[in-house]
Amino acid sequence: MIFKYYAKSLVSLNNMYLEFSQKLKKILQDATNCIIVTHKNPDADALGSSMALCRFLVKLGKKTKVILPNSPPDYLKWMIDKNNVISHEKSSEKTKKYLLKSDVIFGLDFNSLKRIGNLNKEIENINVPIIMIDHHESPESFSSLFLSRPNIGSTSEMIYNILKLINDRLIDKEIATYIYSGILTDTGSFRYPLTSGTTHYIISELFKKNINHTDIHKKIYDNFSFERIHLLAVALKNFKLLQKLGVAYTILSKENLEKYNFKKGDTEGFVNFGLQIKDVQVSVIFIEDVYEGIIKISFRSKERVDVNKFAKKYFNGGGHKNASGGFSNDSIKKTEKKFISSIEEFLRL
Ligand SMILES: [Mn+2]
Repeated sequence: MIFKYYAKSLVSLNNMYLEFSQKLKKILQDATNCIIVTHKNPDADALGSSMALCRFLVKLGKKTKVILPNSPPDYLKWMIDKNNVISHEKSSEKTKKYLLKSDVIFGLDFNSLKRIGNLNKEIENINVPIIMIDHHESPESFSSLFLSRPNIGSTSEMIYNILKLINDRLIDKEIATYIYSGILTDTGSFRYPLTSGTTHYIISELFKKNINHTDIHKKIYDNFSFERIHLLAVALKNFKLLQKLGVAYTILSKENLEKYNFKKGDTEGFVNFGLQIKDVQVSVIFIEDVYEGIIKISFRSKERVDVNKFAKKYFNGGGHKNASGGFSNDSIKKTEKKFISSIEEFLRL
């Protein structure tokens, strides 16, 4: 299927949602098969925005599949509708088949093709419009239609605004639940600076769809395995404090992870505990990733400290101003040393 609409467009004005939804509506008119892709190691915002859009498109009569670069962590599996979700890592043939049939590809909650791993190669060869909706800093330009808003707290919030403009009546309890989950987690339960009055207004609209916020919270946050609690204890115990800099960091070694039967997603949120220490502005966790043979790093900060810039400059990463990630190919010891000198240099600038 050939599309007439390929204009590059980075919509960034106040009317952005309206303009974007109108363009999207036009694209959807000619589309039968839709694909939604989100980033590797999907979090609740990636899954929430993708599953919400997927259910909405299915209700619009579109054949829709969500393709995940790899499987979600166990504690988020409840968000997956198995009939419409494919893991590229597990079934690459199926992925190829659906991509070949697709008329349009959505990319949600990422803005760099690096973030989808090998799936990138499959998509490169597909010549259909790519529509990106995302809230990370410094977007790469690779899509036909791009809604990039780094000043919004979650992709799920953006998706809600778009779906509402396309057809409010199609937003049901399930879609509202997906959206709520994404907003809840990406705003740190409504406490991060990008949480706005609009965010809360949207939540009040989601309540009108009868969401059960207590149940959602329980599924996301009260879902630790016993081993994960022990792993958290180790991470907390390993925290070190660079008092003069207002920096706290912790390390989980390969041995720590093995001892407590680490599974992907188990360390989600651990880094945030460092920010609970008085006067700490930056919290970091280093995780020795046995699967990928690297040290994975998560950065969190408060207010003006820009860990997106820091991750980019020193640790091959990026993300948001107050929450970003990166990695190191060095040993734990070397990485720690490099971190201590680089964060000092960075904060003194
Ligand atoms: Mn997000």
